[in-house]
Amino acid sequence: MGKVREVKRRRAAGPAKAAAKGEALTAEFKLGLLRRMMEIRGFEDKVFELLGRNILQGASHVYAGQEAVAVGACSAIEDRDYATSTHRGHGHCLALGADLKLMMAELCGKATGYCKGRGGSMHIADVSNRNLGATGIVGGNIPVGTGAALACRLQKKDSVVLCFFGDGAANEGNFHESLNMAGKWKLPVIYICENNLYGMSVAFSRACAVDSICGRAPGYAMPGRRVDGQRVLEVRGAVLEAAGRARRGEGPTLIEALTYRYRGHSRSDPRVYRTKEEEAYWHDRDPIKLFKADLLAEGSLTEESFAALQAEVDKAIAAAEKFAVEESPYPKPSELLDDVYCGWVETEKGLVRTGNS
Ligand SMILES: Cc1ncc(C[n+]2csc(CCOP(=O)(O)OP(=O)(O)O)c2C)c(N)n1
Ligand SMILES: [Mg+2]
Repeated sequence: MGKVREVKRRRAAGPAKAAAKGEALTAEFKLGLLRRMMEIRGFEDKVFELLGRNILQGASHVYAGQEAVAVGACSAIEDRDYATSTHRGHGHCLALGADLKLMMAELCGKATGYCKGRGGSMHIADVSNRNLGATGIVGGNIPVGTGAALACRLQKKDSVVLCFFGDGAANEGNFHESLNMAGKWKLPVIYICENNLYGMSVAFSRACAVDSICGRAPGYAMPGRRVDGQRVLEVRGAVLEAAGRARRGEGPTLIEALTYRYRGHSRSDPRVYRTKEEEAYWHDRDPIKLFKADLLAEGSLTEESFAALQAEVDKAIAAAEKFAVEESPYPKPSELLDDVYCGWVETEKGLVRTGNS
């Protein structure tokens, strides 16, 4: 029996969860959302650069362009809730409150990373921030999120589970089986499909028999709603509503957020399947640009305070890079099999980790 230790909750460095449903959002809260989107963008741009310099190895699927979905959705859940993520999951981890340094270290395969360098880009789990984990299997987290919602129900918890996935995953069997089960049992899960119009190089319109994913919701006895995934507060509003339903025992919701990934599917993708005009259209609808304009218009932000915020974010990203690339060691080969088997259990003291390595 291994040592049992209590998991310390890392307080989210992102937006404070101060604003409850119906309450007017404070300028501070909205600036927190903006900052988190900017941090994700800065992080992802740095990841892309490090991939190009071969400092970061392996596959990374960059989230740049989709920030409003992760930040809007995660700002609408509470400390007692959970989330499951995908192969394009860095934004979800950060929006849930992950630390930039530990994230970057994990991507670099360093011992100081969230999973001690074992998970890398596609398998980051951060249970202390309610992140049950990402997966490289497209659609693989949909049954996991559904199962977590079933666990919440059986444990009589007032928790909801956010389950992120892409448009490609919505054509997988896992999606249909899970939604059917969740609809039948009215599980407290919020399915968030990030429809970024492509699954690798295949356009959504060529892959999907219907023209909307949320349109499938009635077939599984749940409401479906399409939102503008470039608008952080619109995503937040839809998730708040879905979370309210789930907590009242009314069951799951399927949200389809229309969005766009700026980079190719992965580093080697030259994006020949889409036009410059299409890319320009979505860059015009950049989620950070749109929210910045809203905050400028309402007086919560000035060009000067935005520049100061950008400088702070740049500094934080540079510090994360330095920590991960220069200051952190690789795991020792003798520790290769450590943590291969481990578990997390809920006790009176909260989440604890069992088993040793
Ligand atoms: C079950 C499975 N099939 C295929 C793949 C290869 N694959 C990795 S990502 C991807 C595209 C997924 O598209 P989508 O769900 O829309 O997510 P996006 O990449 O657009 O964020 C595919 C086909 C995989 N990893 N797992
Ligand atoms: Mg997609």
